[in-house]
Amino acid sequence: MIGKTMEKALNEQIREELGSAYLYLAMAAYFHSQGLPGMARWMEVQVQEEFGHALRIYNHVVERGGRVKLEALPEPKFEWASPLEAWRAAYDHERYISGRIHKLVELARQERDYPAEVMLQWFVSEQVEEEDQTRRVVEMLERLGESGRGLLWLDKELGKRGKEEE
Ligand code: OFO
Repeated sequence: MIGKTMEKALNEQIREELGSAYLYLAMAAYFHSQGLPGMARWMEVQVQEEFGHALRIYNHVVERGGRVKLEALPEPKFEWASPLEAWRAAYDHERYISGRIHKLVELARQERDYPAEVMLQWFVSEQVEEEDQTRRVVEMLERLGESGRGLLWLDKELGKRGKEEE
């Protein structure tokens, strides 16, 4: 059975993961508005991943006899100054999420909640990938500049995400 402190912290993280999905859906809509369907597609695939993250924690709480309590999500931003700014915000968001995951691991250790600690290890590794993916796009955009062919090429590349499985 899961303890109340860990149950509360994991419920908060379910909200954060759903909040990530909500933020990236807002970014997808922004990229569509900028005529960048590939970046929008990348973000739409990411929305599914984030929902999957929320479900992983949800399933853990349920399997441990805890009670899931869904919390209100903050309204995501609507506009960004440029595609580069949106990607920078995505990278910053992933770093923020990594920080939260690391705090949850510390809490699991304090509480001697070994099942939660094992479940959270998956997220520790996943966050390395999440940060890496968004950082690489930021670096590419910084190198390419935001106008012209480079941007269109990158948009096309990013639009391939998830197409392999279709
Ligand atoms: Fe983007 O990793 Fe979950 O929130």
